[in-house]
Amino acid sequence: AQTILKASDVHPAGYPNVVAMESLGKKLEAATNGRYKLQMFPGGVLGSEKEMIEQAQIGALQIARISLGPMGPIVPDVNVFNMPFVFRDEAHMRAVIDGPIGKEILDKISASTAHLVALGWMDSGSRSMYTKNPIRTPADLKGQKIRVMGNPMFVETMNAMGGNGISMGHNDTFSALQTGVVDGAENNQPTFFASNQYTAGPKYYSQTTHLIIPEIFVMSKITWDKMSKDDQALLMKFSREAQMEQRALWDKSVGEYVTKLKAYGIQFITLDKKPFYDATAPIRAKYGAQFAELIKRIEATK
Ligand code: BDP
Repeated sequence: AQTILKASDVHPAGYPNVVAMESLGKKLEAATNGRYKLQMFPGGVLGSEKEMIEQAQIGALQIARISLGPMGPIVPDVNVFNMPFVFRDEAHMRAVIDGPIGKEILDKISASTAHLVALGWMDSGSRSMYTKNPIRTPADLKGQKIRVMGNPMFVETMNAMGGNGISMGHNDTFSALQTGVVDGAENNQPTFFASNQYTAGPKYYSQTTHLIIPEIFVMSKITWDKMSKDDQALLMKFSREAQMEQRALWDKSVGEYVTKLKAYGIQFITLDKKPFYDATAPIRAKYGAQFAELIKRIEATK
């Protein structure tokens, strides 16, 4: 008998996450002589990430590849990685997720009441603002409605930086930009391109890099509990490999996405990040207090 593992991603076919997940599926299928087969549903066809999480929780979806952002409201312990400017840069984030702290956070998800088993991490670069007008200082965000992911912390972060945070699912963002429900959004360059949001009004990509949030892929606990220990171990091994494969694909393609955005006419703005860092200090103070020890360890990670 063959077990089909439905996997979903908001990103389209060909995006690094989707490719790495499909490759995990092929390895699992080969290693189990076809007892498992992964079926990928890319492009958000199974909904945005909140819906994907809910479907995985009840076993209607087996693997959800999501940002850590929308996991925050479900497993508050993960919010330590969702705080603005908690990582120095992407290399720092990678060192943290690859090491013991990364494992601890995955285990927190698996041990929570969320009915999910966290399999691994993926890279998502850093998030910056895209709007009709250039953003150089927090004052430039005044009166700007900016779409953020579904997590109250992101609304507060955007508001602290001077804007007006509006949370909604990834799938709704394109039309929200097009109809003017929001004035802008924030994301990494590959998502800005792959979602076509760059054609919906924004002219500037202002490089605040205020969030460096890794992605995760989680399995429905209902599915996990039906797997043998050996199959679980195989899946864990291939998950770690998928984490590394996605990273290589990511590094190879970010530059290409930037080139395409620039070719379309999107202007990239370099700015002084300090005022944005300072403006978000209250968010780190408010949410970081409960993670004080962990944040020290994150800061000490080289
Ligand atoms: C992208 C993430 C994706 C999120 C999306 C968002 O890869 O998982 O759904 O951002 O902003 O960077 O919702």
